[in-house]
Amino acid sequence: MTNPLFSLAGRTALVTGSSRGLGLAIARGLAEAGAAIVLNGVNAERLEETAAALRAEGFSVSSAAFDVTDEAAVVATFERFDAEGVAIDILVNNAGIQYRKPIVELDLANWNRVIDTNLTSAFLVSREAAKRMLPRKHGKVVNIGSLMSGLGRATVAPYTAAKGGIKTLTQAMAAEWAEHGIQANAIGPGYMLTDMNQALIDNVEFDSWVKGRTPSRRWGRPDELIGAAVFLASDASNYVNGQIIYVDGGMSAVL
Ligand code: GCO
Ligand code: CA
Repeated sequence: MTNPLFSLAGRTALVTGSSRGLGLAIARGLAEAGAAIVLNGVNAERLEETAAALRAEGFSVSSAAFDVTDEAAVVATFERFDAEGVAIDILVNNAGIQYRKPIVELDLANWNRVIDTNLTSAFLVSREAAKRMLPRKHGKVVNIGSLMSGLGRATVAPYTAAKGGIKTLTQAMAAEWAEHGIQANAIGPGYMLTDMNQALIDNVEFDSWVKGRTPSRRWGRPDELIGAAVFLASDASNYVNGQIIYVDGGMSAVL
């Protein structure tokens, strides 16, 4: 018997960047906890394939293909949700990219692309979601930060700056929305086995560094974020605001 506090039955969750990787793992986890899921990505075809596969497993899943960095597309999507009577109870701002380059070699276009995708998107999507959550007096915003929300590593400055911003944007959301029954929190994944990190995983030196630097002595699996995601998306976290939960095998806790 699972504690009803962790049930997401009757709730609808939008997970951005959920056609694969961490977003898909989190979407699946929220579905397993009872939520109806709205998947998001830019590739409508791949998104629908993923949605169909999850529906085949018995989950309630729809897809909303839009570019989270395109303000007009974000606004139009939420207007469509309004017209269709889709109330987003849980928003997971997961969409993100990585771009590795030393700062002195980094061009402005790539800097902006990472900031737009990893940080500004959370502002745009959360603004539209919160406009609908505020009158309802309830809602959950779960921002996907990173181990790098608080620590730097050479060659990933825009990602690190964006993920640091995710941590403090979460605090700003809590400051404005907590009194209205909306809880905004973040998850800080560590080194996870994802496509984004494939080049690192395949690099013997980097792989051994991650294993040596992480108390758990291993990379994390995307499904290992589900527990924190369900907790922060459920009534079990109704008195938790503005926090970041690191799911990083302990890397951020030790020298
Ligand atoms: C990198 C990695 C990291 C991880 C993760 C750590 O280049 O160091 O991509 O950024 O992906 O974000 O939390
Ligand atoms: Ca509902």
